[in-house]
Amino acid sequence: MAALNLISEALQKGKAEDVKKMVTDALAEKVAPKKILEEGLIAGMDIIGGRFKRNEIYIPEVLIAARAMHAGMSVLEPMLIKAGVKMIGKLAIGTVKGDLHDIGKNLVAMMYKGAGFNVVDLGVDVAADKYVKAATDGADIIGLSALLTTTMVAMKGVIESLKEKGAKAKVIIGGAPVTQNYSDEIGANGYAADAASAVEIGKKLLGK
Ligand code: B1M
Repeated sequence: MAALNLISEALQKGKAEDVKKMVTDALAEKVAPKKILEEGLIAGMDIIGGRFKRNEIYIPEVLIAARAMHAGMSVLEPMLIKAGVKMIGKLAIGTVKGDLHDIGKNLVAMMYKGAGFNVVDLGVDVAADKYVKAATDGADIIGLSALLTTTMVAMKGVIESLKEKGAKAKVIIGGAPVTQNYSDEIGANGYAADAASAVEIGKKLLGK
């Protein structure tokens, strides 16, 4: 049987093809999709998130591990849906209006996927009404990313629009110029300095 810790290890090393094969083998051996997700893929991504946060590894290693996670998920996702496995929450994330930087936003999205969230990537240059629609469509968390001092101000408008519509989604913000002070000032529910902390805060806000 493909041991689940071997899937986790291959993911951490970024061996996408090995992860895909091991997930396929585990499914063929009737290991429950949820077990493969939690004890193989998420366990591996969890370790990557922790090492990234402690500066033991850097962005390229995270991206390579995330690619391996995607390879495993491409096989596992249809089985999870078939088995009716509920993801732990839904994140809708985008870079705010006027801002085209997406590397950090993509990292946050990948970490959330790695933690077992359903992730809707709204892309870059995202207007407030798109976040509102995502919240109306059931997102538990709205993630706002900004890399420019000139665009981070758009975050305030998004939060106001969400409040106006009575949206219940929690708002997490981040990006190089963003600070905890700014987050408090505009009434966001959470601020994270990096992708791994963003997941920790998201889980905490949802009580997971
Ligand atoms: Co731009 N750029 N850029 N740029 N760019 C910066 C941000 C800048 C600091 C460079 C500089 O002048 N030193 C500067 C901003 C100055 C400021 O406002 N304070 C700048 C500028 C000025 C510009 C342009 C205006 C340049 C021009 O055209 N004159 C222009 C603006 C375009 C636009 O957006 N409208 C521009 C364009 C670009 C490129 C297109 C060339 C390219 C973007 C490519 C892309 O993203 N696909 C680019 C890049 C690459 C950068 C730098 C070099 C790197 C940014 C990056 O990807 N970092 C950047 C300088 C720098 O930061 N050293 C710079 C890596 C990434 C992983 O980090 O996004 O911070 P980051 O994400 C982190 C955390 O912030 C956090 O997690 C991630 C790590 O774990 N995080 C979140 C991010 N989002 C989060 C959301 C969360 C939680 C955490 O919750 C939802």
